[in-house]
Amino acid sequence: MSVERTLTILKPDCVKKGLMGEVTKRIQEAGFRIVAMKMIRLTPTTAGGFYAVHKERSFYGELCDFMSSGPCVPMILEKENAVSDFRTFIGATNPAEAEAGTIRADFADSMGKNIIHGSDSVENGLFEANYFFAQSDIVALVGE
Ligand code: 3AN
Repeated sequence: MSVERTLTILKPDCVKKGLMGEVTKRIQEAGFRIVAMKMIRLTPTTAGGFYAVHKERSFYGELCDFMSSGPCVPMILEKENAVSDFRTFIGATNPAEAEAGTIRADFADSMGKNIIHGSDSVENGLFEANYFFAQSDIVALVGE
């Protein structure tokens, strides 16, 4: 297994519910190293660019409205097998189907308001990391 990077976002519902600390603590305890992090407020347009792959989906407008409804916290995480391990750690998109003990099972309300994002491939993770961060924002290099 190789060291990978994945992009997460603590979504606006996570921030509004006061769960940033708890979720960040769990991320670190699970062995993910935070190598970049900031708090931002997306606009419907910047949220739309991030989720462009879902442009044709029925929930796209709702998703862009929700993601721009308040501050969120994108982070780049580094770990061996980070992409797949993080998807397991956060649980299924639908919290009703998420495994017990995962972030979404514990904290998410619905498919739309599901607390946290995780990249679904190394390639998409790179696009997503570049969407939010410059190289100079990243504090460590893979393999360092
Ligand atoms: P995941 O984030 O688990 O990879 P995707 O990529 O299928 O899920 O969907 C991206 C985001 O779109 C989800 N995190 C969720 O917020 C939203 N979403 C997915 N399906 C629905 C749906 N049926 N209704 C509302 N929002 C949805």
